[in-house]
Amino acid sequence: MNIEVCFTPQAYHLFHKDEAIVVVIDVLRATSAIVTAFYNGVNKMIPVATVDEAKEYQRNGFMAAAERNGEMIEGFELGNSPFGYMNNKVKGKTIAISTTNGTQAIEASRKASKVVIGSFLNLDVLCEYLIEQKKDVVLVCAGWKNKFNLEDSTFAGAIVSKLTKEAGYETNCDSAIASRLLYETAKDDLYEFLATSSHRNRLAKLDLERDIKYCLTPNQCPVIPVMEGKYLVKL
Ligand code: 3SL
Repeated sequence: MNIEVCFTPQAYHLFHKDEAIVVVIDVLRATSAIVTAFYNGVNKMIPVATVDEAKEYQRNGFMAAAERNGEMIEGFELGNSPFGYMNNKVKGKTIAISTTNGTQAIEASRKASKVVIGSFLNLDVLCEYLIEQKKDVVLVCAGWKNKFNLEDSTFAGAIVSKLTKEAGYETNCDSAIASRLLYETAKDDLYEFLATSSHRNRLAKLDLERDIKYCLTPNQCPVIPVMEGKYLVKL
C-alpha cells in the first residue's frame, strides 16, 4: 500500500486515485471541530463550500456553522471552535458547516471513493482504521487559502510515520517524506513547534489559544467522521 500527501486542496487532482482513501486534514480547526462534534453526539454534518449554502440550510431549519478568517459569521449559531460543539444543544442534530479552508478541502476531495476526517483528536483510531482497510491513502491538507501550512502537514506526517513504521506502507512521495520529517521533529512539543506558524499566530490574535492547545492534544475524540453522499456521518 502507498501513502501520499497533498499539501493543498488545489493540487488534489494530481493525487486522485480511484480506489484510494482520502483523509481531509484541517487541524486548526475545522476537522478538529468536526471530530469533536461527532464525539459529542452530533448526528450528521453537511460540509458546504460557501456561507450562502450554509445560510440556505439554516433557512430550511437546520443548525448551521460558518467561519471565515477564524471568526464566526454573524447570524450563525456556531463557528469553528471545537468548544462550541461540547454541549447538549448539538446532540442528535444535523449541522451544515462552511469554513475558510476545511470545507473547501472536503469539496475538492469529492471525487474520492472514500473521504474520512482526520485531526490529532482522532489520530490513533484513524490510523487503525486505515491499516485495516489495506488501501492506498491520500492525505489532503486544507492549508490556508490554497497555500501550504505547517500544522496540517505535520499531522499528515504523524499518519505517514505510523503507517510506514507499523503497517508496511510505502511512499516515494516527497511531500509525504517531508511531512514525516516535520512530525518527527515536532512530536515532543507540537505547540512549541508551531510557535511561529502563521495560523497559530492568527488564532492567538483572536484570543483562541485554548482552541490551539485542545486541537494539538492527541486522541481525545476516538471517532471517525466519513462522507456518505453530501453528509458526514460517524463511521
Ligand atoms: O480554515 C478553516 O477551515 C478553519 O479551520 C480556519 S479557523 O481555524 O477557523 O480560523
